Amino acid sequence: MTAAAGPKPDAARLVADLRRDAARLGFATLGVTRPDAIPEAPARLARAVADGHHAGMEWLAETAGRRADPRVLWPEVRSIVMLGFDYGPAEDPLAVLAEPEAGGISVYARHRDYHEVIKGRLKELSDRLRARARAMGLKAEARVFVDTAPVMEKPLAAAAGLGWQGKHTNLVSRRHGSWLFLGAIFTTLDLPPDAPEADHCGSCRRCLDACPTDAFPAPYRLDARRCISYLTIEHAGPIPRAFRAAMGNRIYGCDDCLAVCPWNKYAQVGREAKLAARADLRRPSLVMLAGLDDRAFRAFFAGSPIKRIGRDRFVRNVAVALGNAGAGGGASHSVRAAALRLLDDASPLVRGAAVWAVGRLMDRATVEALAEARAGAESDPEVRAEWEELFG
Ligand code: B12
Ligand code: SF4
Ligand code: SF4
Repeated sequence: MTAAAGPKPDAARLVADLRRDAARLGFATLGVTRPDAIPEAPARLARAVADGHHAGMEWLAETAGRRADPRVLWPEVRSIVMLGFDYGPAEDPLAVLAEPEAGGISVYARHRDYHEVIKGRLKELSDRLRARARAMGLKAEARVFVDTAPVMEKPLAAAAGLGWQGKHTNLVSRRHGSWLFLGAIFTTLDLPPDAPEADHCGSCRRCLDACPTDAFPAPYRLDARRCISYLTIEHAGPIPRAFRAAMGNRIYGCDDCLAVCPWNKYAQVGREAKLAARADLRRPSLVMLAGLDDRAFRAFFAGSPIKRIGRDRFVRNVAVALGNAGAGGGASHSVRAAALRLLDDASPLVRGAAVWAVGRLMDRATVEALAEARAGAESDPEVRAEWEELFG
């Protein structure tokens, strides 16, 4: 007689124990999938790259082979455990957008770097998994990833049943909405896979319509070149002029497409104290942020993911937001003064954005006088071009 097909009892017990451990460590959800569960991913990633939707993130193109197929990244992998960590905001994440003199920082960056918080717990989970497997006489290796290696976390999480990739391309869960960080444990163990989650977007297109820069050429496809999250975090040069006004006061990331998703009505407020929003990052003053030098920037953003982009790129974003704070004459004196001060910044990236801001905030005669005094002496060609654009 042959044994009945189905998961081995030991493996099923390992997963049950893992679920308990994960819940105790604060993870909201866990699912298991197989490394061959995302057969559409290579072609979809290749198409995104061919269409230029990866923008300047060349690392997405360079690692495409490993990224789209976990077996290329690690040939021994047999199962992938996907985990979701809830970071639901305690308040309306878009409320800050109505306060033009405050900076809008996306929910995921209003607290400590989630990579730090989650990676340690993933390691703890995988150590326990290996120890239990060994106690059962099973040989087990495991590796953990939280946005730290070329892994396509969203399609893998959908295959593991955590949710589905919504039309905004992020993973949406019926129980947690759009506010889940994802992490993965790759293991050589054969674990029983969960069923994938079906798409529950239906005819909804709220996220597509909410995008301020029209960054979705089609449902489920994002052109990062137009995405404020990309432009404010990953993009190194000047923010393209076409998107500056639409940025509004978003100075680090963007939550608009996530926040409007109707499935968020089931989301809970994230309970992890280390990921509770810092009070001073909920609606920080643009004028204060514009005054940060390198040392003050690093001190203010210690432990925050924002520190990673460096002071100049961050203050570039702040300068654009200053230009949007009451453009057309409504800005306060302190906003105008802050933009003026940035015209003398040591960084050409900041100076260029400040020129644009001043062009929006000051009357024509003042801008002409400023240009006359500075444009000729400007050594950087891109900043000179910003001055020329004002009168083009
Ligand atoms: C590169 C990247 C970005 C880039 C590009 C975003 C993107 N959509 O690719 C930028 C900088 C813009 C970005 C922004 C954000 N990101 Co990001 N990012 C990543 C990263 C590192 C890789 C994603 C990737 O592989 N992109 C390549 C594209 C081609 O893959 P894809 O988006 O899965 O594309 C799929 C669709 O095109 C789909 N597709 C195509 N046609 C069709 C048709 C159908 C029917 C279907 C179903 C699918 C489909 O198939 C492709 C493959 O699955 C991941 C971490 C990781 N290692 O996975 C985090 C990650 C996706 N980011 C995350 C977050 C939180 C954000 C932001 C919300 C941050 C913010 N507030 O500013 C925004 C959201 C913007 C958005 N709407 O996506 C989280 C998302 C968590 C979740 N619940 O999904 C991740 C998983 C990080 C993490 N560990 O938690 N990000
Ligand atoms: S993060 Fe913002 S800019 Fe990017 S796709 Fe979503 S709504 Fe559009
Ligand atoms: S807003 Fe609508 S279309 Fe977008 S992910 Fe949510 S349910 Fe899907």
